Amino acid sequence: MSGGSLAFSGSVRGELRQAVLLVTIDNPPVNALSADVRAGLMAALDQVERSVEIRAMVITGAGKTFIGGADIREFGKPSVDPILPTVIERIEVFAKPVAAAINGAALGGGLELALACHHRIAAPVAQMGLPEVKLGIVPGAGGTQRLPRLAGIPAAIDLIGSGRSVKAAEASSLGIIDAVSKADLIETAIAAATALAGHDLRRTGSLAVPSAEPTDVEKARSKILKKVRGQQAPSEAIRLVEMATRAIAEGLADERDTFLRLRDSEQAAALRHVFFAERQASKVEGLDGIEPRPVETIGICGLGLMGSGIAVAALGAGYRVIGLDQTGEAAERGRQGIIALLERNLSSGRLDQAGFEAQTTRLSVTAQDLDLAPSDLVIEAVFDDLDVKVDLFRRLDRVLRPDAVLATNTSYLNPDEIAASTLHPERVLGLHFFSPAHVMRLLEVVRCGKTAPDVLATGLAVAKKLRKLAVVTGVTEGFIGNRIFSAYRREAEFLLEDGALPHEIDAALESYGFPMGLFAVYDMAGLEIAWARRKRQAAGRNPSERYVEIADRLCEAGRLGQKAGRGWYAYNPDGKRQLDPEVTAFIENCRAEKGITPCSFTAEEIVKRLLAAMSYEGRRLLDEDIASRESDIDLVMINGYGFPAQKGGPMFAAQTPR
Ligand code: T1G
Repeated sequence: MSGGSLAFSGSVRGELRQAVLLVTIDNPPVNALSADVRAGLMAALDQVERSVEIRAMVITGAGKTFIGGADIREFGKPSVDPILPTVIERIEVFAKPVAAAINGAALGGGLELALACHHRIAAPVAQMGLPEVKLGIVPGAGGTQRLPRLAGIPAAIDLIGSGRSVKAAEASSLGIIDAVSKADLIETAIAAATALAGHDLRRTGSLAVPSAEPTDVEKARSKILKKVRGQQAPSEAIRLVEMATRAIAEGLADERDTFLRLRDSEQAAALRHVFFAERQASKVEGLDGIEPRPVETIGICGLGLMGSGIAVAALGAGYRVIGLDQTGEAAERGRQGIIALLERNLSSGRLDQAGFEAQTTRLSVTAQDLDLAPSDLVIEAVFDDLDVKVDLFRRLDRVLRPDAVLATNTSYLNPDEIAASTLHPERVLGLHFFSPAHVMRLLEVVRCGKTAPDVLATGLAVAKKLRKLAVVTGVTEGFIGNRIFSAYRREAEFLLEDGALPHEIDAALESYGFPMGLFAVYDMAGLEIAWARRKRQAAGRNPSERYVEIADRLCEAGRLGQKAGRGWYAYNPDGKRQLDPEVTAFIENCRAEKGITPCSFTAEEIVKRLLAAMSYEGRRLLDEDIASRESDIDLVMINGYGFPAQKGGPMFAAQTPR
């Protein structure tokens, strides 16, 4: 074979370059390590082993990804030989040099394969990581044993325990790769592999694990464990990394057993559901072939907490931002608030100085509507009152181009009514951000009654550029998230009346995996907003429907939440939550007034009732065509309301036998 290209399998081809076999994995869309890829790699290794003329091998990926990991779609199916550890271990012990030319994302098994190579060179844009814990598993092909041998135990705990990726420069500084190649990656890798031929090869598995200060290990471990409430995989991954000092064969065997056990767990099934759900959410019916309108400049009306968060997200995504507020002073205050958030990103290292300057340059603020004229999209985040928003949209009609998109960030108002106030309702949609808007990934994209398809496509395109998790919802009070949250909160209040207490319900939710219980969240957000809404709805309330007055009684007594020093709980001066017998008295009085004899509930019974309320409301949203699919509902509750991802969301959990 000389110069020609050789097909080792359907998705693995080879090309002889001087005396090096360049092996390219071409398995769109992410070069996942499918059975065909694994077979192709083994055939390529056979070829190199047999050939006298071939002195080394380089592995790279076609397209923008090196290798996106094992093929997640194969999980749950019978494994097909050769399994990935077999391929990886053969590379590590191979007699001739094997170099990895990391052209793009090297994730999971993709990085594990690279770690077993004898040399690793990455392009500057390449990201590397072992994100398995995000799928409820641990690396299953040597990552927990080889990464600490290259990067040390603390760094390996950080990367494997969090699942985060690092860019090539950081990977190089950690010792994960040998070099970053700014020039021609493939040529550089071929030269490096050639230079290694005939020499002793550095076999990662044979390296000693660098010693680490116990305090550094403990610091890395506790940083991970305090964030992963209720998840099994991170602690297992950390255990395997910390024990990497034992013989590698023992470590690999333990890792494989742990991987297989976790891969078949409920948490892994739930997290795989979430992984694919996130990719499904962006597939919206009726938008095939619809081009979004170009957006370069975003106007933001209302520069309060929400508006300034949206501005920071937009600036970070590269947009020009024109902020509008009611007066020059308010606009300037808004600008200062945005700059303060950017400075926080700068000081935390999320932003470098050049980025900070570029973003501040792209920001301008004003109190004049006319200054919004260049906007391609305007997002309003003004006070959530219909008259205020209608007046604003009427003013914007007069200054914006007819093709500019108008988005309302309203949480509870009807966007159709806002759209009806403009000359071009087809250009109106909802973009419901979650506060803080520059941090929370979730974005409900509201398809109004008259929203044009390309306007909806524009909202989704902007959401993707903002790196938001966009979920399309129809128009209903509270859209998907707040409607389900209201049902969940209503059921919790029924439980109070039936015999449970706030701290019992909160404890049950936290043991299920919520970061905070419902009543603690309620106190943190404040009781007055929901109270105001209940008072607005009182006249139209159906008298035959069950209604719980407890929350109203608390509000009437001034117990408006943490800010007021008391709500569902009492709060001591340093904000620590405490049970309050006065709240229990309120609850007992309400029960007595209705002649309810209180029952006691186990944590499982409490969770079961609350999950049933959420999934029932989710079913109603599907029946009303407000939500397009169950998995969208799961994503909203996980990313907007703290539902534990390792449980898959309320709709997934409802299908999982308890
Ligand atoms: N397996 C199967 N399909 C995958 C996949 C994977 N690993 N990764 C992505 N896809 C699909 C995805 O569902 C979508 O499909 C399409 O590819 C494009 O994905 C042994 C056991 C690589 C950074 O966790 O992070 O290795 O919707 O939209 O934005 O220890 O995909 O088009 O039908 O995300 O360009 C570990 C997961 C696996 C990486 C590319 N690896 N993937 O992002 O494309 S477990 C991961 C990603 C493992 C080992 C263990 C991203 C990406 P569809 P996309 P992207």
